[in-house]
Order: sequence, then C-alpha cells, then structure tokens
Amino acid sequence: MNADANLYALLRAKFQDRFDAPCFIAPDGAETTYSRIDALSAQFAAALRARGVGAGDRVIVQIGKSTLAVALYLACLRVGAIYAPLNTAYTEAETAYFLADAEPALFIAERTSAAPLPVEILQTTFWMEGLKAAPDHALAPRVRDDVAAIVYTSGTTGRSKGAMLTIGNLISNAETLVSLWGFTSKDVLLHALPIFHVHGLFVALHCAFLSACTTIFMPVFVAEAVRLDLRRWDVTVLMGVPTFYTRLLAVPAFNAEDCATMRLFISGSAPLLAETHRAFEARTGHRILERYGMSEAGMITSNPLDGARTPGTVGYPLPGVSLRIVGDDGATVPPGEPGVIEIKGPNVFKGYWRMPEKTAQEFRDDGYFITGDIGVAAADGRVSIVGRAKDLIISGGYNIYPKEIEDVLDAVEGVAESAVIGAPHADFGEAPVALVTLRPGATTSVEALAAAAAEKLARFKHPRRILIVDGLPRNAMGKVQKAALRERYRDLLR
Ligand code: MLC
Ligand code: AMP
Repeated sequence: MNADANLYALLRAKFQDRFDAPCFIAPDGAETTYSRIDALSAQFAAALRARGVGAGDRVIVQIGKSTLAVALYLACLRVGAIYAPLNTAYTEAETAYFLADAEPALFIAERTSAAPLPVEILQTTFWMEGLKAAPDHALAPRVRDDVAAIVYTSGTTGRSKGAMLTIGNLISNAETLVSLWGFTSKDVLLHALPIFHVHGLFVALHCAFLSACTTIFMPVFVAEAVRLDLRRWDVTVLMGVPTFYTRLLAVPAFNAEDCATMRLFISGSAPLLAETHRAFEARTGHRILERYGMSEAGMITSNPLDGARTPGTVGYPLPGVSLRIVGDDGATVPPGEPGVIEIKGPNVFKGYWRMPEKTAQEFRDDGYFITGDIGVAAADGRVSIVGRAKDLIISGGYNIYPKEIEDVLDAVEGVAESAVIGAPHADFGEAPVALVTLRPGATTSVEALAAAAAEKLARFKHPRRILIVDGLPRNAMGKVQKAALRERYRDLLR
C-alpha cells in the first residue's frame, strides 16, 4: 500500500494554494492564515518529537477550543500519532479511565490533575515548547488504514469504548461531504461547536480545510453572538446541534436579514424536531439540512443540498455508504418498516481500541456495522430515525449512557436500585432523570445522590431531577421497564 497517505499531507494538498487566505477568524477579528497554521503545526510537531512522540503513539488532549489546539491536532497528524480528544467537562474520575485505557505517550491538559502522570503536561507548557521550537515539516509515512484518531464513545455497559478512525475513514468522509454540501473556498463557516467530538472536529474542520474556506472560530455557542456574527462576517454555512437552532429561534430579533449571506444551515448529532425545522424556515426562509452520523462512522446519511430537505428525516445514505434496515430476525425489512440501521462503507471505523470482542459483537459476518439506531427507509431510500435500540440519552448533542449514572447512584449508601431515563427537555432535546429506590429503613436524600453524581460525572451527565420512588415497573423477566418510565415522566422537565 502506498505510504503517502499522511492525513496532514492530504489536507494540506487542498489548502496550500490558499496559504495567504484566512483559515481562522477569532471573535475579536484576529486572523490566522493557512500558512500560519501550517507553520504552527510544524513547530508543534517538533515539540511532540522532542518529547519522544512518534507514529502510532497516543496523544490524549483535554483542552479548550483555540487555533493552537487545532494546530496541535494537525501536528499529531504530521508525526503520525493517534489523536484522542476528551471533553473538557469530564471529571478526574472519568479522565482517569481514558488515560489508563489509551496509555498515551503524552497527555496535554488544561489544568493540573491531583496526581499528575509522568506523561502529563499543561497546555501552556506545551504551547511554550512549541512556539520556541524550529518548525519540523517532516511528515511521517502513513497508509490509509493507519489509525489517525481514537474517539471515545460511552457504552451500554457504562464503560467507554475508543472508536479507532483511520486516515481512510476520515478523508473519504470529508471528501464526500465537501462535494455533497457544495463547499468552496468562498465559503465562510461559522464554527461554534466543541472540537473534542466528531461533529466540530472532523465534519466541520475537515470540510473547511479541504475546501480551503475561512472559519469563524467561536469558543462557545452563544445565540445572540452567532446572530450578530452571521452578519458581521458574511457567513455562508453554520453547522450545529438542534439546540443551536432552538436557541437561535428563542432570540426574538433573529430574522431572515441576519441570514442574508447564508447558503446552508446543517443540523445533526441529535434529532431535529420537525417543528424546529418548520419554525426555522418560517423565520428565515432557510430549510435546515439534517444529516445523521456517529463517532464510529462520521457522517452516514444526509438530506440533499439540491432537492427536498424533509423535516423529520435524515436523508439518503452518503455516496459509497451501504445502509440496510434489519429486523429482529436479522433480515432486511421492507420499506416503511422500522428496524436497526446497519452500515458498511469507507467511513466505518476499524474497531474499538483494545476491545476485539466488543468490536466483533457489533459487526455482522458480512462486514455491516450495527449502529443501534432504529430507522425506517422509504421506498426511495430516504431514512428517518425513529428510535434507539441502545439505551442512550442525547442531551444537547452529548451522549449519555444511563448505566454510567446508575452505577454512580447505586454505589451511594442506602440505594437499592436506580433507573436513569431521558426525559424531553426544551433546550437540550432530552436530559437525564433518575428514579431511585432505597433499601428498607435507609434515609438517603436526593441531595446526597446529587452530590455523588456531581463528584464523579461531568456536569452534562448530572440528572436534572432525581426522584426517590417506592418501586420500579418490571416486565415478566424482572427487567426494569424503561419505556414505561419514559412515558410516565415525559413531562417532568417541561
Ligand atoms: C452544557 N450543559 C449541558 C450541556 N451543555 N447539560 C446538558 N446537556 C448539554 N449538552 C450544562 C452546563 O454545564 C451548565 O451547567 C448548564 O448545562 C447550562 O449551560 P449552558 O451555558 O446553557 O451550556 P452551553 O455552554 O451553552 O452548552 C450547550 C451547548 C453545548 C448545546 C451549546 O452542550 C454544545 O456545544 N453541544 C454540542 C455537543 C456536540 O458537539 N456534539 C457532537 C457529538 S458528535 P450549570 O451547572 O451552569 O447549570 C456526534 C456525531 C454526529 O454526535 O452525528 O455529529
Ligand atoms: P456519538 O456516539 O456521540 O457519535 O453519537 C451518535 C448518535 O447520535 C447516533 O448513533 C444517533 O443515535 C445520534 N444522532 C446523530 N445524528 C442524528 C440525527 N440527525 N437524528 C437523530 N439522531 C442522531
């Protein structure tokens, strides 16, 4: 296989003719050109090599969003290291798991841990080392099947799994999206997503790099600021989770004039309510383009750029992606009937890091990956997501596995059992709610339960309500009936 597939080289080949153009513009107007990003990433590559990081080594990064952070990502690609980003909201207990699992050669953190690891350095230290280093433009030889990144996704068992994404996975998906969504160097992308997940990192930034367009790089999403920035920077594309769109609609002044230069609003990572789609069109004249993806496969389906963007649907499988909908018996169901979505294609990951058995369980013998999402395909192939076979809550685009929260609550003294469900939430789409039963005579309080969650879990995983209940509904097998609980508590957070 050709060893000329360094991902940085593949990206740079597309933007090197636009070296003098702005790659990033910060909210204060500061510009970072493509050539500056190229030079910074070469300096950071030198700093990584000076710390002994080489091809195949894992680099865990848990830092805020900045152009330096992007240059660090690109530096990892240059040296052929495996980039593993972590949500900055994770607690030390959560982070410790990833460090033990990935065994990184380097862990770059935004704050010091209570017991720092030998491989741990603060981002400020790394920035200083990198900014002093002489640029090292060498690119590690790589093949397309080499792993470029590990993206952790939580699992039904409560243990996170590291999805290994290869260079081929990332580049093929990005090339498809650039063409499907019509990206050109004239685009101005407003980027307000975090860059520790597939959406903000690979979907948004790779589309920008491959089209050599300009990215307005906002540290966080603030609806009123986004409204003003759409006008100020003549923005053409916004990518967001559904919460972005409901929050924009909640700004009374937001209107069609704010969107005068826009050509495309894209939504994904969580279901976009059909009512949001319609309200957004009524307010702005734009039909949001909804697409569907996941950490293990990048983007999977998309509504068309030209053609009907139908509310409540996620569109058609991307070119090159095979998608089938399968019933309980493992056979493909007829159009219009629900089943589990299974996919195959160049975007589908290589497997879970150091979990061969888990990987084997989630692939069919003929190579299809079982997504765990329940979908319906129309006769023309258009897909709608109608549910999830996996016990997953998606809050504001962040995935939360109930088991992880249940394990923390079950460990609190006096707790007999807990069940965590997702309840509809106006801002986050859904959010976790915990139902807890106590042992006879125990006096555990809601406050004590909330404190345990706060200590162990990132803020976005904290149950928005904890209820101490007498019992949980069970089926004949004795299993807690989560569907019944979801129905019973559907208005709890409204
Ligand atoms: C923040 N909080 C959340 C939360 N985000 N709680 C639940 N769910 C979330 N998603 C907490 C905050 O810590 C805060 O706690 C409180 O809720 C309100 O904070 P906020 O200021 O309103 O939050 P904000 O910073 O505005 O963040 C909301 C958000 C953000 C929607 C902008 O969560 C976000 O950027 N989400 C995008 C996630 C994403 O990129 N997903 C892609 C995954 S990839 P307190 O204590 O102050 O009340 C993927 C594949 C694919 O899924 O298909 O794309
Ligand atoms: P993650 O593991 O964080 O990558 O999240 C992937 C999951 O998000 C998918 O398996 C889906 O359940 C969900 N998802 C992503 N996009 C959409 C969408 N447009 N509609 C519904 N669910 C979505």
